Amino acid sequence: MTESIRALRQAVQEANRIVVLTGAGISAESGVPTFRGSGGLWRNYSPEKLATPEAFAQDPRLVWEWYNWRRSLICQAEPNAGHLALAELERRKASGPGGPSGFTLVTQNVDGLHDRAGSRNVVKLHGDIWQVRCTGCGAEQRNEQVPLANLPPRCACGAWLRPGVVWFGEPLPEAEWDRAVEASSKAQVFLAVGTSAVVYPAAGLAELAQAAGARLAIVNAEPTPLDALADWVLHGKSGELLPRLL
Ligand code: BV8
Ligand code: ZN
Repeated sequence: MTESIRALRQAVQEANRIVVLTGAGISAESGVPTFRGSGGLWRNYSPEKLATPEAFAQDPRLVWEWYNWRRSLICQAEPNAGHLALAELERRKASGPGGPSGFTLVTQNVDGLHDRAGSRNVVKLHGDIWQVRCTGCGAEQRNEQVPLANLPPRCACGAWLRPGVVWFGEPLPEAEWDRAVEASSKAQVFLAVGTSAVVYPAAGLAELAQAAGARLAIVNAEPTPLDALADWVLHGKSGELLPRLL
């Protein structure tokens, strides 16, 4: 492992264009439960069952109870050494030859911990748990109320508000997806960190980057389907491994 950490650190230091794709695993050490790991269930519901428009249409209160619970955990959470290492790497790369596009952080997470860690160039593929959108008039607003006073919360127009996140079966926000594809197609090194790499199209960015010439690194606690493709595979905690790449 130390050999691959040394080799990956060198590749990261030499690269001018890096993309990092993060998933729920990078926030695990901050106390935020992952989706598919051991702590991933909530009242025995799986995320695939709750993070859908159908679940919300059928029982908006239940879906909001899940988000209310996650929001209460996230607001008590602090960014961990893994989030901070990526913010530091972005600062270093942005002042290098690649300039601001030297480092792009693409996240599947909706917890906002990368922003709180100081990352600037964050592409949120699956939205933001602190955003709400009206199912009636479409108004978007930031809502950091913990706990929410009413479940489901209502818009001034009277319709239900929904979490400003992308559910299964829903398209990803176009501008963010385009930014992620653009950066991945130019990356020299692509790191997939803390993701089980089972959710598409996000996980497909790794294959897209590699097909366009990037070398691929996996930093994850358990094996993923991308391991077989990767140039480097580091199994362990991102909070311990990422700082060792600086
Ligand atoms: C789309 C936001 C098309 C909400 C999420 C069959 C039927 C229906 C759909 C599909 C299907 N097959 C494929 C699909 C598409 C579907 C999909 O991929 N499904 C999967 C489950 C098979 N995708 C979609 O539906 C996407 N939309 O395709 O639209 C379309 C196009 C045009 C028009 C209409 C439609 C939308 C996907 C987005 C869904 N929203 N979340 C919310 O957060 O509440 S997905 C959810 O999973 C989270 O965003 C999460 O980020 C994401 C991926 O999970 P991970 O982040 O990887 O987390 P996970 O728990 O799985 O893994 C954590 C890993 O970390 C583990 O491996 C663990 O070992 C590791 N770890 C733990 N601790 C640590 C660690 N690693 C390092 N250090 C540690 N300390
Ligand atoms: Zn409204």
